[in-house]
Amino acid sequence: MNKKLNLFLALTLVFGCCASIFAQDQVLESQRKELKGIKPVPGQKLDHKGIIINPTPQEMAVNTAKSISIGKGFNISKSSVALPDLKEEMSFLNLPVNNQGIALNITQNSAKAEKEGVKNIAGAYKLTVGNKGVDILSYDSDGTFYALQTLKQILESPVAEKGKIPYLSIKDYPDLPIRGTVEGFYGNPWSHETRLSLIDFLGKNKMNYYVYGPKDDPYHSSPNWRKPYPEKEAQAIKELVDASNKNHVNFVWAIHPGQDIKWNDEDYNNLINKFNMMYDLGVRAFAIFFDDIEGEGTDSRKQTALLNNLTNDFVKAKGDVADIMICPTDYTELWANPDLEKGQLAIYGETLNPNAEVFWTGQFVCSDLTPQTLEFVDSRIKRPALYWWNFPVTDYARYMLMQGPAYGLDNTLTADQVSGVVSNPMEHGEASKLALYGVGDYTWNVADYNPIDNWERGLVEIAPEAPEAYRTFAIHNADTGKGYRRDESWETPVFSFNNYTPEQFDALKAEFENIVNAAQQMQQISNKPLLNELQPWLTEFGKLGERGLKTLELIKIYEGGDEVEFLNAYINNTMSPVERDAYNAHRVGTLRLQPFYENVMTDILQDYNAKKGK
Ligand code: LTM
Repeated sequence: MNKKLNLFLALTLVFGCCASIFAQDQVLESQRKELKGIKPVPGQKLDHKGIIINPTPQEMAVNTAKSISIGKGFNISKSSVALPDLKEEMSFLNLPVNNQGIALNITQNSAKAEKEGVKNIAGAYKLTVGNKGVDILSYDSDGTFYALQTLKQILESPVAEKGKIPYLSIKDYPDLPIRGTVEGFYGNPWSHETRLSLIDFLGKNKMNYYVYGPKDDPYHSSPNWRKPYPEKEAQAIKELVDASNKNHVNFVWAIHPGQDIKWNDEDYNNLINKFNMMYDLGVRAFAIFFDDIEGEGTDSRKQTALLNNLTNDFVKAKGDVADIMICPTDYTELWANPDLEKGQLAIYGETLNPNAEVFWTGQFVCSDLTPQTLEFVDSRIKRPALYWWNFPVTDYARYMLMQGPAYGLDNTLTADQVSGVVSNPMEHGEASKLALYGVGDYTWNVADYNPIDNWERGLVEIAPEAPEAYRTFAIHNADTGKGYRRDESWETPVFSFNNYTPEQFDALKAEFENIVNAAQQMQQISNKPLLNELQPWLTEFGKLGERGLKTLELIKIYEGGDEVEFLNAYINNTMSPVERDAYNAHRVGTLRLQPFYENVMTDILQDYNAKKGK
């Protein structure tokens, strides 16, 4: 990347992410006050009566008065799906097959499904549990897979603890056709193991897209996009494609050639060659990213001509490749040329293959998904945009973790406005699952999406051994401190050293104690890759808890009036340069708790000095 581009990127990343908050509230006054302009998280925790299904089904009726025993597994002999395939899928999902078990009858037939009220879209299904066992009627193979994922989640729900599940009926389908993630961040690309784990997670939560485009994979971007992957990496991609197929996830391999592409035959052939190499590894879906580039590569008509030509010469020639997706250079309102003739988006609308999905990040680079921004883009590109949600990505604040609820997603949208949402995650894949749990829920059932409830369920799903500790950690690790601001510590009021009630004092003390304990309890979680990702922040979290407790003690000592004791306690609670460096590398509690510490330390000393006449 050249220096100019670096500067451009730095500016766009910073201002692109910050602009929303500045536009709403001018400038954040300072860390010293309660921050304004951070939207509170909507929703509330619900009682799911022991049945936890993510994403939330469209329609579900439960008859708790009646139940069926599921102890022996499932007899699938009367299913319409070819038995070897079904057995393989059952085994993949760890659903026991047993001829002595209860009947599991699967009918996979779009015409029949439609007749019985199943929505006629890919992935739709109906699942019934009754006295004759379990019946699944699915629209297609995705519908069967999703129905089985739902059945699995019911079996893993608290309601099934005694080996029985209640009679119930579920009618379900996805609202948005494209649901998943785009590994599209700067920084350390995910490891192979992380990717495999994430692909399973997508399948489990009925997400169907994994767009592969890590900015720091050299074979994805300039100049090495022209070269083949070395043997080991090629093998890894093959495995990702296989894992995606098993999970009914479309693996989309993206190329990012725009920074040095030459609009000539040589580079066109380089692209075709690279696509062919990826095809040979099993890839059947492709994307071209023209984001974050400058120069010749930004030419709108050349970009659309390239995609159209590749559609004719590669996609159509192969016959089993999906329409190519594209990320424009003008991917946000922040710098998209709005001109209805000369603007890039309008040129896309006029000249791009109408079936090509077009990525869009919204009003800013990192921003909420709103009907207004979709109106802006859709009217120009002449199709529903595909939302590239820059959440929970932290490549513009790598010292942060985003563990708060996935919110800022409009509940009224339909597939006519947005074809889907792919979330750009953190370089910490395991820690990104919490946000993806929300993205899966939202994209499947837009109207019912409830960010708080989803987050509460996600915490239990992801850290079942220590959900309360994970909750304590997550609630205080949600804001970025800059860029896309997120609410944090919303249950923990803080105060100044000379203005609080005993109740407030006790509550804050209890929370700092929780924090110290949570940092330790998190060590018990069985997902070690997640623990490894969180560890540096957990260390800082424990220290923040200790620091908070000492700060509260300091307030009491100051009130007691013993000067020597106060000054000793003050020095003892002052962060050393080494401690500051460690904190700055892995920041926690940045919205309320660390500012509480900073403010008390500054204000109490000022007060002391003022009283001493200094
Ligand atoms: O958002 C897009 C389309 N491109 C880049 C991403 O690669 C990056 O991860 C995000 C967040 O910093 N911003 C971008 O501009």
